Amino acid sequence: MSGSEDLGSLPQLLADLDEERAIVVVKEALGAGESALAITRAAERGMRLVGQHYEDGTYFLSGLIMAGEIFKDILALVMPSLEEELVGEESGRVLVGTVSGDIHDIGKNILTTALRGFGFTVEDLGVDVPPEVFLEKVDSFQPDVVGLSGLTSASYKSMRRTVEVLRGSPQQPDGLPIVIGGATVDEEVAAFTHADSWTKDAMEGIRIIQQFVDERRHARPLPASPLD
Ligand code: B12
Repeated sequence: MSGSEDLGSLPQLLADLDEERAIVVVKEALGAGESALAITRAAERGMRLVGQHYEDGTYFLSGLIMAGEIFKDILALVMPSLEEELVGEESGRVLVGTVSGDIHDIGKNILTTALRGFGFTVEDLGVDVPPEVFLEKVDSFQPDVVGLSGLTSASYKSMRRTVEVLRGSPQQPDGLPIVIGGATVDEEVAAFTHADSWTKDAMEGIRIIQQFVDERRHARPLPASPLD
């Protein structure tokens, strides 16, 4: 993109909370035919930088709030193209939500949009969702996979509790896979929560979920024929 800033500058613009220029870069990138997914990923990198500034004390809560608003404005611009880019014919039912005590929802919303784009049927329970509400929905919605989102260390306990409640319930179909996701989760968090899998990336999450759906559908016996 000659005479204008390219996508490479987007993470830093977000880190600087420079909404005006960030929006210009996104509009130019979309105009130049850049992939909406690439723009979203660049913005995600910016959010990580904002998080680092918050950790090292350069930014305060207001910085996180502003970054969240800028990211939402960017998402509003890229969403139509993102929905077009993510087209598939997968099938499977996925229940998602941000766990109790956590209100971060930007990443969960991206996951939900991407899953729907690929053809999954998704029930999104929103944020700050207690384990019992996940359980109720598992019963009524009958998902193939449950996805728990959480970004704060406090949410790890909620994830663990949610996994315990879902696993301990007679309503829960055998071996319902539970995947956790969010910027701060890792192998250790996955082990602590007893989740079946984890990721920090929506696209990888979709691959993981697809694999679980395939395994479950293969493992499930075919319904009996009415002639038997
Ligand atoms: C924006 C932001 C906020 C906004 C959130 C706005 C919103 N509507 O979501 C606001 C201002 C509200 C906020 C509040 C707080 N925040 Co905050 N926040 C952030 C920030 C800067 C960006 C998060 C984000 O949206 N990233 C962009 C999205 C796209 O990325 P993502 O969430 O990781 O999602 C991607 C993947 O992880 C994946 N994914 C996400 N969920 C799932 C689920 C499944 C199942 C799958 C498969 C995939 C998946 O898909 C997404 C796309 O790839 C992060 C920094 C960071 N490193 O992320 C801090 C951060 C998460 N916040 C932090 C903190 C401490 C807080 C507060 C406690 C601050 C305070 N003192 O009040 C509160 C918590 C409030 C609460 N009870 O939840 C810390 C958490 C540290 C920790 N380990 O506990 C972070 C890491 C900042 C830091 N480095 O210190 N925050």
